Amino acid sequence: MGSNFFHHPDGWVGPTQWWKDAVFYQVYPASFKDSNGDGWGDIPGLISKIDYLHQLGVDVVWLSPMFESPQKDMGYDISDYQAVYARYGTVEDVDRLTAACHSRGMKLILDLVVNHTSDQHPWFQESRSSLSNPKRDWYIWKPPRYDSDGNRMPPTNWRGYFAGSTWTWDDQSQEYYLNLYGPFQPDLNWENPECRAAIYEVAMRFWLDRGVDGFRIDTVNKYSKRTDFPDAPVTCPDAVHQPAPEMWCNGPRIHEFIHEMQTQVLGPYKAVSVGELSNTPHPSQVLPYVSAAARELDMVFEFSMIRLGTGDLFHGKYVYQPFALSTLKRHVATWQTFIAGTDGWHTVFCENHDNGRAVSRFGDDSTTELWEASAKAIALWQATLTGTLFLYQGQEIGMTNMPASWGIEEYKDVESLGFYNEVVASGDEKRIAATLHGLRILARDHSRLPFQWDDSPNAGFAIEGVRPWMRVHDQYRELNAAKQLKESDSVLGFYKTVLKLRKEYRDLFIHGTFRLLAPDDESLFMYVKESTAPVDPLSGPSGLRRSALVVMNFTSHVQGCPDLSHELGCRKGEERLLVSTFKGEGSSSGNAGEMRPWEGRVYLNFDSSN
Ligand code: TEU
Repeated sequence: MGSNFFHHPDGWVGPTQWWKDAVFYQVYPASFKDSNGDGWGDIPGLISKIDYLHQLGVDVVWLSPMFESPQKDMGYDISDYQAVYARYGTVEDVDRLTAACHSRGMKLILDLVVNHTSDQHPWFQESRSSLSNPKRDWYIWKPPRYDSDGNRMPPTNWRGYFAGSTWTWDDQSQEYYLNLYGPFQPDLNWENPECRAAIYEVAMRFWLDRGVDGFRIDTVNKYSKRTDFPDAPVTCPDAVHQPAPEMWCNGPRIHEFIHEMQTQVLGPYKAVSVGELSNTPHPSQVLPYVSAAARELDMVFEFSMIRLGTGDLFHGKYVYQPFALSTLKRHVATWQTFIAGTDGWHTVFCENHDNGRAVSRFGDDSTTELWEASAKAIALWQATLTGTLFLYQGQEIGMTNMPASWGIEEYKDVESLGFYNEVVASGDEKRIAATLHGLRILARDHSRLPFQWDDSPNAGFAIEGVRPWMRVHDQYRELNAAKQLKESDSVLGFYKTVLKLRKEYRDLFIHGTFRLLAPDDESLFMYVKESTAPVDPLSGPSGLRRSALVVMNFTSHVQGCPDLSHELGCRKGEERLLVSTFKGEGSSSGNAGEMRPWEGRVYLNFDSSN
């Protein structure tokens, strides 16, 4: 486990598990800051913005893949784990980034993508060269099957994440290889101990030896596949390939593999680990990954909440499914409470590079007022939840999805285009229209638009006259970091406020227990957080645990809010307003009363910090 003291420059010494209190910030290198005018973000550009991150309150930078890659899946197809994609910089640039973080008391983690490599990786080139090559078994090869007419068929009927089969025919060696994602991403064979040892040495220790502090571990529950490779049940009768995540998620040896990674690599380096755990919706399945005693991972991303709105993860993923606030609240409650009484830990996040922007999906970006109010409500929501908080670049200034008016030509993502091309090929106009509608809300592309730094051409992401790899949002003149840095009551200013409060009241907001109120209310999102700190009689009415009431109007209309002072053990009007999304406002005579659209407030039962 990543256990060491975390000495924050502000004198705050974190607990032995420093990563529980730290604020992580995901940087998507292609879209953060271009320093050399080629239209792609790069590491020197990121280094030039480290103080911006530090002043925001970021403790750890998570850098999405910057390794050598053909970039067919934006770097999640790695052809050399020990080299940096030239447009992003060099290994020495990563060293400089590590130093820039450490000199400010910050840390750096990288993205570990070891379920698969690029098909251009030398390991795969060797593996495919012949059936007898020593690395043949480092990937998953199977002979073809044939149908009754003698037509060659893949070994199973599994559908991949980017549409199509999970098997690709290799003429050179006359076999199929497995690729859960693109044909350019052949799956590594974790059953082979030599292959695992090489992954630990080449992809992990190389960077840990250079001072990197840990990893976000891609597809962390997919390394152990069903080794009998059965066909999946036919759940989509009109499709050739069938969804089959149960064939590779949480497989028979997955905990053995992750435990081995922890004991052989992460633990000895005291490296922090956060795993991407998709398709694992039951807490009983998740706890084994994050129980400290299990010595597997420090924490994981669980996707039930962030997946809201998507259809089934395969064929219908981009056919938008509206959802009720009560559904979102139930997911939050499940994952806020599943570690109670355990030695597990969790994460808090609502954006990443694989999803649409939170303010467009869970807030309301239809007018400036509603955009600002809902972006702040989302900030308050995230900052008051238990677990390690992860922010995604641009979330802190309320960046939104690309305009609905933009055409499919602005979507660059292999997954978006895989699904779009599949429905176009079907000729089903209704599905084409539904998929376009869904992409406009859910596509991974929305989070990959260039960061909006200021109102100069290209939003300050790249110098004037350069064509960024993705189009800059039309709204950048009004929505950018520079503008918000000047306004204390901006979305950015509010994030800074609530990140400070999150740490000041860490016993409540980071470590506190969570109790959802009014689960069926489809307008208000309300919960109580109770301190886990030992009750200190000097800190308030003796015996009374410090607790906070979070009340948020998650609609675009005025809503009444009942008196909830009793939920804090207070008499009506006794509760103390800690923060409101409407600067300096919000009732100080109790929480009851009208709440503006997207207004959020936090009340305490008492406050010992002033
Ligand atoms: O995503 C893994 C994963 O679970 C995917 O199904 C992902 O959730 C889905 O594509 C979201 O739309 C990781 C990376 O986050 C993703 O960017 C990569 O494309 C994928 O692995 C392959 O490396």
